[in-house]
Amino acid sequence: MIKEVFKKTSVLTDKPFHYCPGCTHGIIHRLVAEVIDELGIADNTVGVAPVGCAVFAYDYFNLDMFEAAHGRAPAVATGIKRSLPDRIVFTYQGDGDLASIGTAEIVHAAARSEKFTTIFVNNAVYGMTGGQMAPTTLLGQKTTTTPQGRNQELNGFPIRMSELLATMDGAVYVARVSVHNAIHVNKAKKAIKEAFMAQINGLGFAIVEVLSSCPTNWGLSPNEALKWLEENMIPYYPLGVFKSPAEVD
Ligand SMILES: Cc1ncc(C[n+]2csc(CCOP(=O)(O)OP(=O)(O)O)c2C)c(N)n1
Ligand code: SF4
Repeated sequence: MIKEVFKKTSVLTDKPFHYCPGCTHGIIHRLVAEVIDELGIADNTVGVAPVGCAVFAYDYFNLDMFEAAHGRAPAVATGIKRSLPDRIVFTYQGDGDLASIGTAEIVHAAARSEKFTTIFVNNAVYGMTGGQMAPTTLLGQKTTTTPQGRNQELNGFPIRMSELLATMDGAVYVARVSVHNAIHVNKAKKAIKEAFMAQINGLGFAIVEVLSSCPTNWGLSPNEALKWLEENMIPYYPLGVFKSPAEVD
């Protein structure tokens, strides 16, 4: 008899991802979908897609989905959750979307302790529009708008969003994870589950920052990109849980 060792979750549609080979957006989609499946909340969940490479997330998640303008996903999620409080609501946002144009939206959603969950994909560049510098681009990192490498005098310092949001009283769960190898993919799934559990338990704002690769705009092969992520991003963006419900009253 054939033993089933892997089954695609029904929370993802059959539409093939458009992501570049080796892009870890696909892994992160799968983790979010598996968590929603395992928590048994698929019929009750609404997702909000960003602009950026994940703009077509509404085609991939077998859920009720909204599309928000650049950076506005937290504002849209706030409206959905407040008008339909029994729904589980999440945003899926890149670093250009969340940490640049949408900085105000995410900071104030955390301040208000809105009861939704954010999946924040940090790949250190604007992927979709051709690899421009993002707020998360590392010092010295070459991008199309920092061809000599990011320079703090000209371009400022990279923003550590998880550390920033963890200072806010309204944030109940804040974690940074990575998906550069299988062990970390499993840890990332656990953190995503915790973030959804915070919402299921009626607590406030929860966010998981996921370090992700962009082999295309980093100019690396998929394997080189995972190695670059591990060696360069993790030292600046340390992994861990910055805030959890146990620390919140
Ligand atoms: C208001 C607004 N400003 C700018 C753009 C152009 N734009 C579309 S996607 C994008 C970059 C998104 O990058 P990121 O959020 O990091 O996601 P990634 O593509 O890397 O996954 C930009 C600047 C836009 N669509 N809307
Ligand atoms: S451009 Fe980068 S982030 Fe976008 S799909 Fe390709 S590898 Fe992924």
